[in-house]
Amino acid sequence: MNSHKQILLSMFNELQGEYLSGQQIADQLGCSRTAVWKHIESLREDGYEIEAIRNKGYRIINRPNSVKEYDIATGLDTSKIGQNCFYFETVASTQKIAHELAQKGEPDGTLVLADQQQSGRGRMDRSWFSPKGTGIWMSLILRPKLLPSQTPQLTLLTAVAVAQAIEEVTGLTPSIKWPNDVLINGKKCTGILTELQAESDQVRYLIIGVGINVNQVKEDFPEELRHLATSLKMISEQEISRSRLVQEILKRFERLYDLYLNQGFKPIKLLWESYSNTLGTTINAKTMHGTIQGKAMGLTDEGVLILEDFNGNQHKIYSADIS
Ligand code: BT5
Repeated sequence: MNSHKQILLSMFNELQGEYLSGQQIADQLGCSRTAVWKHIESLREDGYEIEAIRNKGYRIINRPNSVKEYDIATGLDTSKIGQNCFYFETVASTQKIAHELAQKGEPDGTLVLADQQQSGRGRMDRSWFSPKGTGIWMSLILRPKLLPSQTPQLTLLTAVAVAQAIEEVTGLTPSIKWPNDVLINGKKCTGILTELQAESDQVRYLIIGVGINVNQVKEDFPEELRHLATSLKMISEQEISRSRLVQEILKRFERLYDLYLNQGFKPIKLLWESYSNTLGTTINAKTMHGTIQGKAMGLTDEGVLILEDFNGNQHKIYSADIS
């Protein structure tokens, strides 16, 4: 059924608003006119507004802003990333599901998406607010041949892919706060969480979680998040297609991931630096070993942040909260 829906949606996409006759659909899908009608009804149940005109056929007037498997698969321009996709209406956390699927052997590039998370998580057991229907809550399973110490580079790479995609789809200008936040106008619209399973010298698999506030309005956020969080709609003042944004992220991610696997972190580092709002500024880095204040000088070729304190001593920051 899903694959029939996907073919049908692709046919509508190609026609760009023109009518598609019942007979054309029946021929293409190799099914009866009654089955065509059932497919159309099923799309309507999913929230597609479809006009039906005698002797002309069917035409999509309005699409739901959903991120189901076929919303993502229809027109997805990648060869691997996101081609294997699992969608859930409500989950505790897409990270948890992705770990389970990775342990069952799902391949590199598998995507897990949910419309809502009930226990979305951030770093260090913090929680991630993931309300129904308005954001992108997704996790990617990756199986790169990397050392565990190299994996923070993929968090930085993901931030670049998300920033590029937001720029492309909304026209907004995002910036990246080291290591894992994408901001717009200084407020957080995206968080990234990288988790891994590894032997001592080899990654078994990585799960990269991305949470993006897309179509929330201010009142949708709990009081304690309002001063630090924003959504793409709040800034751009328009409803953003979540599936289009997911597709763009997957496309950008695949390009950068291929570049990274072929040429290493250097080209990614340059792109990351171009989006950074951290470099050159004085920051507090709260690490597990205490807080260091100083100027963010740049990234090493490994992706580690270099901080110069007021005595001129340089510190390598592997993991911290920056303010
Ligand atoms: C992050 O952690 O920013 C990583 C968030 C990753 C979320 C994705 S959603 C899909 C996948 N499945 C999951 O369960 N997680 C991933 P961190 O840097 O620790 O930031 C967490 C902090 O951000 C919280 O303590 C809040 O202060 C704030 N926060 C929570 N929800 C937010 C939201 N929706 N928008 C902006 N800020 C938020």
